[in-house]
Order: sequence, then C-alpha cells, then structure tokens
Amino acid sequence: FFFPQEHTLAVIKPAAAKEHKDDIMQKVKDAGFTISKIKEAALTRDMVAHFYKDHEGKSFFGDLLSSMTEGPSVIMVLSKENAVEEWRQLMGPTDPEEAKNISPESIRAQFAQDILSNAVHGSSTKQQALENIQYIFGEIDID
Ligand code: DGI
Repeated sequence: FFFPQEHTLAVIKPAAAKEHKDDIMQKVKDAGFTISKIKEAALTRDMVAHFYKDHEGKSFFGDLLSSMTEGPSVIMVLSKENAVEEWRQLMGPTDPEEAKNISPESIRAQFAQDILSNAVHGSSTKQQALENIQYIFGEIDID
C-alpha cells in the first residue's frame, strides 16, 4: 500500500525556541514526522498576521504579534500521512491548562508558558497548510 504524504507548517514560537527547542524536536521525531524543510528566523509582523488573519481585531492580536516576533522561531514543513491533524494532536489544545488536563503528553501541556506563549503553531486545515507553506517557503518542491 502507498500512503501519500501530507504536509503542514509548524512553528516553534520564540519563547519555546529559546528554552525547549531540543525537547520539542525530539517529540516531533518520536511522533514519526519527516522534517522536510526547516529554517530558524524571526517571523515578521506580516507573516504572523498572515498565519492569524482570522484573529485580526481581537483583543489579544497586538500581544500575539509581539510575542511571535520577539526572537527567532523554528519554522518547519512536517510531512507524514495525515500530518495536519496529527501535528495539531501533538501540539495539544490552545490553552495549556486545558492541555495539561486532557492531553498531558502534548507539547503545549509540557512546554507552553500561557495561552499566548503556547510553544507552537500549526496550520488548521490542509488548505491553510498549503497556503502557509507556499507563503513561507515559496513553491513546494517536496512531494
Ligand atoms: O491554532 P491555535 O494556536 O491552537 O489557536 P487559535 O488559532 O485559536 O489562536 C491562535 C493564537 O492566538 C494562539 O496560539 C494564542 C492566541 N490566542 C488564541 N485565543 C486566545 C489567545 N490569546 C489570548 N491571550 N487569549 C485567547 O483567548
């Protein structure tokens, strides 16, 4: 049988990239993801606004922009069958308190500071993943 690979955009946010990069990378590998692309760079405010366009205008949007641009992030394309959904499972719920309750092995349960600095970002849908990956890495040359 041949299971086609799916790709998602994953970001280790600045605070977590500084404190917990190796531990988070280990969890990525243990979960069986292939790291198809990786770069370490500070996201620009435009990039963050692109990822989070659904949240524009919300009370926390300014804080979100600041916390996501305060230092270098680790930006990756992760590949695996069902990658979008599986990366969201590994991240855990947005709120780390909820993550600790319902998904104690998740990255957010273990490494998030609070709901805003919650360690990692991941695309929500396959369509968004394609868009995010093209936006960050240009035309996709992974298969
Ligand atoms: O895809 P997620 O990161 O799990 O969640 P999301 O797309 O709903 O929210 C994007 C980011 O915005 C999230 O990682 C942290 C921030 N955020 C979401 N909801 C809240 C929030 N920040 C604060 N302070 N309060 C919220 O209710």
